[in-house]
Amino acid sequence: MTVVEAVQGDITTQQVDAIVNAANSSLLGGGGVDGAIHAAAGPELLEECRALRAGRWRDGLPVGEAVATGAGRLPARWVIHTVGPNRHAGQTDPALLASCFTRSLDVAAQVGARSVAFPAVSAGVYGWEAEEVASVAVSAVRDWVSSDPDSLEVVRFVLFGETVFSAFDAELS
Ligand code: AR6
Repeated sequence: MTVVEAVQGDITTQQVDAIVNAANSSLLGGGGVDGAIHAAAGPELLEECRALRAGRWRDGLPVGEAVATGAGRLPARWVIHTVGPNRHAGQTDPALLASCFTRSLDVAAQVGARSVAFPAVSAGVYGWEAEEVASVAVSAVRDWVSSDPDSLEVVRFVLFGETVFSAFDAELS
């Protein structure tokens, strides 16, 4: 059985095996949670992302896909980078957003993580409503953990601010 929970806080300080980054296709950093994760992890994280861009993800990471790196100076062991759909660019398909969560959990299980923390992917710069992100994220994670109940001990949504936290809390209760 996997515990699925929501807390209010800063994802960079989470004591979990893997934290998920709401990145962009370049994988080379940005603002929001991506900026906070790179700042806290230090330059090693950017080096690993550059290596991904020089190799398998030469053309960038597609929307809805996920990939793991080490976590530099973060307490976590891995950062799993995913790219949410950008509503401002017309990416309004909830399946793309759901894929961010399910592909991230696939990658977490592949690397052997037992605990995973997610931010509200696409609920910031990428313009999705907190309620819709919460609904899509919770149902995608619940489906995933019910089909694979033994891989993960905890999936924790770590939300910045009361509004986004409330949306996830309501969806989970
Ligand atoms: N811990 C937890 N959540 C956070 C933190 C933090 N330290 N910092 C921000 N959030 P966003 P997106 C919340 O914009 O919408 C970047 O520039 C934030 O309040 O980080 O997927 C990337 O490089 C919001 O609720 O991600 C991309 O270009 C949520 O995290 C683009 O933004 C997501 O907001 C991705 O946009």
